[in-house]
Amino acid sequence: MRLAPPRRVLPAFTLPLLLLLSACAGPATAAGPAATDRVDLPRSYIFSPTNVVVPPETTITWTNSDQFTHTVRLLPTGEVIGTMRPGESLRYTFTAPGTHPYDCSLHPQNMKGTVTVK
Ligand SMILES: [Cu+2]
Repeated sequence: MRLAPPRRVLPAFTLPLLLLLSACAGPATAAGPAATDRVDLPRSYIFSPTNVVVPPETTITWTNSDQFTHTVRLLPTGEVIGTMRPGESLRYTFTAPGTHPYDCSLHPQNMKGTVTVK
């Protein structure tokens, strides 16, 4: 004789909880660039947000909140627009529409970002 499998009854709070979790996860999983002209360098070795989108002629400000020195190097030209010691900031104005990749020339494996102008 086979036993009937146990019925699986979800508690009443499960669905609202799932909805709440998915709502919280929504912004974090959105892959699109952030609409901001401020890029922070928190600890450690990242540009945050990694990808930003701005209108033409926007001046981006990077602020080094990390405890190490970093740079912003435009790609693919390799032009280093500046070096930031801890606590320092850098500004650069983007004019040409498109996606402009950049990295930190001191830590290119870890630190990459893009500025999209449109
Ligand atoms: Cu760096």
